[in-house]
Amino acid sequence: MIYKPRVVIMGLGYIGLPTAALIASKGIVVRGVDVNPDVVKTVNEGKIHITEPDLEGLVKYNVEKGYLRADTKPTEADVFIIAVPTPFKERYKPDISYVESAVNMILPYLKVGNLIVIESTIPVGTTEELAKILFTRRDELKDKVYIAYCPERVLPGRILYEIEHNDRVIGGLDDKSTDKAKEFYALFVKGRLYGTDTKTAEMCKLVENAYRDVNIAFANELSMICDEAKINVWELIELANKHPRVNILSPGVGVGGHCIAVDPWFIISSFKEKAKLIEMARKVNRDKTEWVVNKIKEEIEKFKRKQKREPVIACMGLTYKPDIDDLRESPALKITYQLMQEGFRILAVEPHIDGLEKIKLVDYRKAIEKADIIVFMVKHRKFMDLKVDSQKLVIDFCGILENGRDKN
Ligand code: SAJ
Repeated sequence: MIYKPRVVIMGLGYIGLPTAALIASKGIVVRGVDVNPDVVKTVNEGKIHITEPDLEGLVKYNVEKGYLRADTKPTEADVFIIAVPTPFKERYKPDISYVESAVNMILPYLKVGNLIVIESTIPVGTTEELAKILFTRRDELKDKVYIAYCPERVLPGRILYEIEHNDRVIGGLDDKSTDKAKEFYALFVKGRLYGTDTKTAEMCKLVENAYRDVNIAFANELSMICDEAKINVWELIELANKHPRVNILSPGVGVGGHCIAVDPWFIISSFKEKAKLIEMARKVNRDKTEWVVNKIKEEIEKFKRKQKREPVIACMGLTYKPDIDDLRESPALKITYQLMQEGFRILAVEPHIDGLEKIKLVDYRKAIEKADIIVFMVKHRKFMDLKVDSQKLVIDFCGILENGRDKN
């Protein structure tokens, strides 16, 4: 018999909606649940409220075929996936209230034999705690439902491809749960499925992003050291990376997005005494953004002393990383906004976005023409071949000018 479970996905955000659409595309009936009625309405019209390549077409197709439907309430199903956000509370403490509330919402619909999977990023030990709550409220389900933690690990901009092709780590509350969750994920994941326990799977997600944060912090720290030492950090990294066991990442204006700057705090807040390096990396990456602001201001002052007038500054790129239209926790946006607030004459450039509420956007070619100081903050492909007047001051925080470097 072909295994075709009915699926409920709690949360129709950056992870829940693409996951729902992908599962539905395998001919599985999916109900996506979101507390926001506007999101539910949008999805039921075959549209999307987030930006992600190819997602709208997939949602539209599956809504039309009747495989995907959104609602504000769950329904009975065989599999429940929880993919709601976990933001911070005060002092960078993870706020798992959305996950708790999703568990509470599905409680009345659970039946013997159901599989419940949490995909949201959560502190170590949370799956076990939530299972306890679940079994306290529905004690007849004890040992009769399957519970697992399976973290998402997809890259914004490549979400649909990565949901299907990345390997997955699946931590079950017990071996039966791990096996059941593996059987389910095998329906739509082509990558390998690795079984473990819940705590290891929870830590695995946090560690992946903390690892990247620490490595980016290393590159950012190097860039500040090199600035003082008058060494081209890009050339330095390229040469150091010729070593077979060295792979330094790229410095930038700081770390943005909703994951890498957030997840390390889930480790720090649970293991305050031990997570020294992870905490320091967070600080270095945050300090880098401030350092960039100060660098730009230094150059403005130099210009003013020399030219006896206020310069026009082009801030090139506002998104949190190259070639996407995602502004979440973007350091480039923060820098630009801060400079504007302080009264500097800023031309804000972001070719991937049509318009912004608080910031007027300028075409990137016009900005290059009009500005006295050009600040590259995001390494968009569109900026790579721009011809900049050699009289103008260019500050390159993302290595765009290094593009033509001889790679031999
Ligand atoms: N960045 C640098 N230098 C680099 C690489 C990145 O400064 O060499 C900056 C980017 O500009 C950006 C930030 O880091 O501001 C994060 O970008 P990213 O591309 O590294 O990662 P995200 O946040 O888009 O997605 C990450 C991914 N995690 C890892 O690569 C370990 C993704 O696989 C996760 O699923 C995602 O977080 C998540 O949802 O947790």
